[in-house]
Amino acid sequence: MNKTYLGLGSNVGDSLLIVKNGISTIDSNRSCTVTGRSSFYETTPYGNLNLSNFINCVIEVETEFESLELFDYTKALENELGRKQREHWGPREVDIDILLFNQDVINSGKLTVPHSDLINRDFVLIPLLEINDALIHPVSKKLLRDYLNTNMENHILKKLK
Ligand code: PH2
Ligand code: MG
Ligand code: MG
Repeated sequence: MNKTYLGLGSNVGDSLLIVKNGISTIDSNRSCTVTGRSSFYETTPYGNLNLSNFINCVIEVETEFESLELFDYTKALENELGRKQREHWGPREVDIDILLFNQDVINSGKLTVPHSDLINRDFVLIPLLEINDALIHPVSKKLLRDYLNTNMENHILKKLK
């Protein structure tokens, strides 16, 4: 069994509902069990500042999928949940990113794990640590919580629940 952490984000449509639907759909897949969930966070856009605010959340999942199978599943699920293809870093109904997959380091053309921007995003790191504050960065082997107190931009507006 593999243990993975997924980041979900949405800033188009009824974002909270879409993210909640995504989580329950993942949990109902026979190859996945959701074993942890962070609070939902309302966040200001990172990178492309012309975007609307996001809802972000992180979940912990136990899965029989191998990493590339999980990647294909998350892309299919984004489509199922209504994601339209737009420009890179554009608005999105839902984005599901593999943040960590066991302690694996993956650099295939399709997939990079750990997520390449993980340590720069408060709306990823804070919910991740809310689930498990002992997580280790698979490349640096440092505690992920040690990346928090650097001069990180604050994108979290509020914690919903
Ligand atoms: N995702 C992005 C770009 N910017 N900003 C916030 N607040 N939340 C996101 O999930 C997000 C973002 C591209 O993956
Ligand atoms: Mg993303
Ligand atoms: Mg993505």
